[in-house]
Amino acid sequence: MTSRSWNRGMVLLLGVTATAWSWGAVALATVQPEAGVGLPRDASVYGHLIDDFIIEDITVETPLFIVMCLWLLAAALFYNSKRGHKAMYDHGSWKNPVAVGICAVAVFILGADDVYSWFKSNNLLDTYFWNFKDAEANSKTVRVEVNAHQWAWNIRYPGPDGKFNTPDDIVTLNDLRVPNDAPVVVELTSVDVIHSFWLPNMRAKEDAVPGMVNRMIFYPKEVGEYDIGCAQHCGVNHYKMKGLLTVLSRNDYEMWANEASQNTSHLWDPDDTIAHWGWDWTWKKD
Ligand SMILES: [Cu+2]
Repeated sequence: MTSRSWNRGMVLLLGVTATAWSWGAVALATVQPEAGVGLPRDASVYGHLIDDFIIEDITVETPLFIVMCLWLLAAALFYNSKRGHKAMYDHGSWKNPVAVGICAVAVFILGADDVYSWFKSNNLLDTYFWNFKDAEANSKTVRVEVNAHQWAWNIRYPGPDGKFNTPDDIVTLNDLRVPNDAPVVVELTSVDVIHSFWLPNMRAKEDAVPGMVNRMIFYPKEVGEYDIGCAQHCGVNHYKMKGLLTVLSRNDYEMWANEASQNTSHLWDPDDTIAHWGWDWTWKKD
């Protein structure tokens, strides 16, 4: 290949790369969740921190991915046998400054991105998403136990006495209601296989594993109705494992909780041990 056609090829590659990158940025900036495009609508207090993190990662890694794809395409198009290039095997050379330079830049970008992501994700977890200490210290925090099974979510609130497995518990099926002004701490387990309790609009997800109790926090903000999904393929009816998360104002939540607690207390049967699937809250103050 002549150096002129090589230059033309490189300009073409760079042009296509730049165009793809710009269109990608535009697509991310104009997400329309209701149209099924982009991330689900963020209805939580800190969800935007997750979204920013995802977009940062995509921004760094997409150009590398595109360059690599175009590099392979160029090799296939410009160096095939029809153009007189004979396939041969060699071990490469550390003396090729262009190849070494490209590798060094790629390693540096990915390495820097990994180190940055490591510190940032740990910081986000400690400060918000796994900060159970602050959430448990907040008097408004709502505590919920979720017991997953094939193929539904059993949900239990402690009721006015604050204790689980007592007659004033609120128990629902696939129906989680929370106020919009406080963190919600969920403890969850499963009775059969591994499920994953997923609240896409809260940017929260945690596995429900038989034999152990996992914990998660989410911070609802916008009043509305949102999906609860199972993010772990858990059997033939996995697709049916859908629940409804309803975010209410504090007043509406209190009204619902009071009424629901009174209603379910009539149904309490001390001998029905299967219905008493709740457990003692695992969080203990230091
Ligand atoms: Cu499931």
